[in-house]
Amino acid sequence: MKRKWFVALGMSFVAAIALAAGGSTILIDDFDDGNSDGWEERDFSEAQNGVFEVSSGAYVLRTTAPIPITDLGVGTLDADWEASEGEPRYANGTMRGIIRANTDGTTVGFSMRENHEFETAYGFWGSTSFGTFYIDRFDLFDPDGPQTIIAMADPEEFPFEVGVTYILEASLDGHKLTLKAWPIDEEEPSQVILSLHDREFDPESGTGLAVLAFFDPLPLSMQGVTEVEVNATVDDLEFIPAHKD
Ligand SMILES: [Ca+2]
Ligand SMILES: [Ca+2]
Repeated sequence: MKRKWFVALGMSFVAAIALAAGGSTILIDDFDDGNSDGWEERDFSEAQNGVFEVSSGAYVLRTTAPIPITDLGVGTLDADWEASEGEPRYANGTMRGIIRANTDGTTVGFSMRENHEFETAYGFWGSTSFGTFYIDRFDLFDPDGPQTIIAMADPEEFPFEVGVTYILEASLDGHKLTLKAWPIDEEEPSQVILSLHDREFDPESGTGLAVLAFFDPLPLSMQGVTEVEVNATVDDLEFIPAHKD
C-alpha cells in the first residue's frame, strides 16, 4: 500500500510540472454517466435526421440515413458545451479528446472560440474525405462562403482514416493555433501536425467549445461520392486553459 501511495504522489508531481504553465485540466465530459446533459444539440443539415446518443459511455453524433452531399448544411451535427459559453477562460487553451469517424465521408473534431451571435469559430478536424487533418475558420456571414481552410496536413504523412480512434489536441493561445493528433494505440508524437498564426478571431470573439460531425463536399464530389451517412464518436473530452485564472 505504501509503495502505491508513493507512486501516485510521484505521478501527480509530474503532472503538476507539465501543467505549471497553464491552469488545471478541466473535465468537459467522459459520458460515463450515460447522458449528454450540459450539451446543446443542433442539427444544421437540411435532411434533419440527425441523432445524438451516448452509447457505451461515449458520445455518438450520426445521421439515421445517408444524406446527399448537396445538403446545404453539409450534414452538420453540432453539440455545444454550454458551460463554456461566456467564460473567458475557454478562449485560450487546449481542447483534448478522443475522435473517431465511423463511416467513410465523415469529418469530426472540435470547434473553439465559438460566437453564437455572429456564428464564428475556429475548427480543428479529422476528415476521412480529405484523408487528413485541417484547421478552418468558420464565419457564417462571410460572402465568400462560411468555411475557410487555413491549414491542412499531408494525408500521406498524417492520415485520418475511418474506424481508427485518434486523440485530438486543438490549441488556441492568442493568435496561435495548433493541431496535434495521433492514433490512440500509438505513442504520442513530440511534434504538432499543424501550427500557424491567424489574426481573424480574437480571444474576445468567443469562448464556446463544441464537438461536430459533418462532411466535406468538395473532396467527396471529386471522388464521385453522392451521399454520406455521417457517424462520429467522441469521448474523454477535457480542456487545459492556456493561462491561470
Ligand atoms: Ca467515456
Ligand atoms: Ca453526461
